[in-house]
Amino acid sequence: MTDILKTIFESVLVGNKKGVSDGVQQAVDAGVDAGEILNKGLIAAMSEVGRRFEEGEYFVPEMLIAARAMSAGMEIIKPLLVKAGVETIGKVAIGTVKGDLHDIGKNLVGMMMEGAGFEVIDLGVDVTPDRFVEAARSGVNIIAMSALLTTTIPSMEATIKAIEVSNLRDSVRILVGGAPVTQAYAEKIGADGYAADASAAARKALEIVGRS
Ligand code: B12
Repeated sequence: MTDILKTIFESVLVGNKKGVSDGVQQAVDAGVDAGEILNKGLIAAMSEVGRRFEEGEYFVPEMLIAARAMSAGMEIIKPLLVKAGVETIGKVAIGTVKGDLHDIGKNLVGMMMEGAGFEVIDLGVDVTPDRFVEAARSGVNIIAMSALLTTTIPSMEATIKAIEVSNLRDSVRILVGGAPVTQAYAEKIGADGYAADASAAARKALEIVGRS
């Protein structure tokens, strides 16, 4: 790994936002390929962050600042990636379900998925089943739903039904998560996957698109 990619990698690990954006800008100015900055710098670092989180070396705050630092770098290279036609590994539409305004976990999951190489469309909070259906129709590979309230998790089942009724169930995979959600609940409502945290969510998404 070149020195500049190493600097980017290490700046993401410690959540140094300025270090990441300066490093990415320097790499771009030096003519390093945007895909290489993405894969060897940003994505490689987020995968290491995920590993440290799973080993208990990192906790949510460390993961959050690393993800924010990674996003700062993404902002710089996104237009270049689009221009170069670098393909993302899949598209994810993520949102917090209807009636629910909690978005910290959802944002973290979205950032880790972005860090894993997905294009992430953030539908926001209080997302109705119809809005998820619309996203499914737009051609995303994965619909990811987050819920933090026991009173709002039924909206996940309602959304899956709405996707089925719209004949789109075969074209998208559905991931669910959030503190009150369990693997058993995910299976009961017919979701394709569940993960307990953002790192596992990104891994699950990779598994779903056959890239794990
Ligand atoms: C912060 C917070 C708020 C903030 C939200 C700010 C925001 N922008 O998100 C505010 C103050 C607005 C809020 C409001 C309310 N809250 Co609140 N809130 C919390 C709190 C303290 C932390 C949630 C959080 O951010 N956790 C940190 C993140 C990183 O974890 P996470 O969300 O679980 O996400 C992780 C995983 O679950 C998973 N994940 C999450 N989403 C997804 C999606 C997918 C697809 C996958 C695979 C994985 C995944 O990965 C994430 C990252 O690792 C919790 C308590 C708690 N300990 O959970 C209560 C809590 C969720 N709130 C609660 C309640 C009751 C409310 C209110 C109803 C309070 C009120 N009476 O007004 C309102 C509801 C508002 C609404 N309509 O949504 C209860 C819910 C009880 C229940 N079982 O239903 C809790 C559990 C507190 C409690 N013990 O009573 N809340």
